[in-house]
Amino acid sequence: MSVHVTIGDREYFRGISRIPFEGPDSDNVLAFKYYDEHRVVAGTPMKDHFRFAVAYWHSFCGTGVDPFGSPTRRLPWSTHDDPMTAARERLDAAFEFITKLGVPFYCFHDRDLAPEGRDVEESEDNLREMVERAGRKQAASGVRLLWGTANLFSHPRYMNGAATNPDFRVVAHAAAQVKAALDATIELGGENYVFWGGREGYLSLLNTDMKRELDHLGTFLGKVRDYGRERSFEGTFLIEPKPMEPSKHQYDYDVSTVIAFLQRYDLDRDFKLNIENNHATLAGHSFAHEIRVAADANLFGSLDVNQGDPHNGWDTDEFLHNLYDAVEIMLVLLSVGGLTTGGMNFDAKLRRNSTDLEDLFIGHIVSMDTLARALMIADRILRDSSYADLKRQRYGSFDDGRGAAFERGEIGLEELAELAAELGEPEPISAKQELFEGLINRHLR
Ligand code: XLS
Ligand code: NI
Ligand code: NI
Repeated sequence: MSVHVTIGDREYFRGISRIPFEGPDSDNVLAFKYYDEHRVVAGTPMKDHFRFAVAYWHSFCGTGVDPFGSPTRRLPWSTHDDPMTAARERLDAAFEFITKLGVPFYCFHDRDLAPEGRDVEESEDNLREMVERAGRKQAASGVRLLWGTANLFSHPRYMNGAATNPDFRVVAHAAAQVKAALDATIELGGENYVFWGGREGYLSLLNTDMKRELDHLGTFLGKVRDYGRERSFEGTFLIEPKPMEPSKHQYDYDVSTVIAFLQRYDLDRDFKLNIENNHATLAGHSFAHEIRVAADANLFGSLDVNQGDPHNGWDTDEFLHNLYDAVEIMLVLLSVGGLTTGGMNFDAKLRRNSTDLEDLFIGHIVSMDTLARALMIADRILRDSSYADLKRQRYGSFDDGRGAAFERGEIGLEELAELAAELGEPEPISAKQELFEGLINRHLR
């Protein structure tokens, strides 16, 4: 298959062409060792297992700035003083990168694509121009939009929240922004629309009416849903949980909290979950756990793929490189039926001291290879090992007889109590955790 690489007037990633697949023995850092997009695993080509997406913000807006220091990375596409000229160059760089990497999707915030203007009207004009350009880039390259979102956390007006702000005027501003970002997403054929509630939460409960703020959020999201459906947006609305940062407490704390919220405000037919690894671990869960919880509630939507550092407690957003975690994730994904309309968005940033342009390719390649390798390992574990059987056997006592009747809800508490007396003290049954752990390790090749 020939690959069409769309490059603007300038080539930003010079010396790098379409990243090839070279196999596990290659030592070319700019080649895939495991991710072979056409290779079929468990009946599906790798490309469709992952539906990888590049995150516009970290990849093309991130300069390495942190609370302790100024930028460490000079972005050759962000040198212009005029913000719209810089935005046009950034778009060229983004599509050059995405097509050279060879992933099918990208994701953006409105403000990544186009700068905020002096007022609502100018902001919307800026966005419209960039959406038109992005549409042309998509058509020429075949790259698609996995999701769009609105940045409702950077501007100072959102310091007390956006949809949950105690000032109604700010809520209205947030609505204007979401409306324009949703229009942009629809225009570009986005398959999902995301809400990550960065400042939808509080810094202190002393000054916060939590009930009222949550009611406002529920109403707000309902109105967005109504607007989107009227405009024939058929994609999925996604909420991305995170327990904290930048708020002390974020309302969309974790998957379970969001599920309860969606059900309470009658949003669970249109909204699903966008789950991020580092957010899961910040909430004290594993990524695999969160995916499981969402899938079991039929609310699993999409993934933000990254990882935290196990030794510190903030959102470091590293490129996922932990093979063991990746295997657990792929085991869950394979057993819940995969991503369907979701994808894997690399919500990951280079370290502040990774300053070469090629590092952006290396970060993505390492993650894609980690996940591709994990997919093959997980597939082998599910196909060729006793893993699935061992897990199923633990629940064998519910497969027939009184156990099965209990599962069907046919046995009352009194009958259960009688059965306990009849059955006598149960012999302990080993959970075999170490055996399971060893079984996974044996397949890590
Ligand atoms: C930040 C979030 C953010 C969302 C999109 O922690 O992960 O990047 O994915 O607003
Ligand atoms: Ni994050
Ligand atoms: Ni994210």
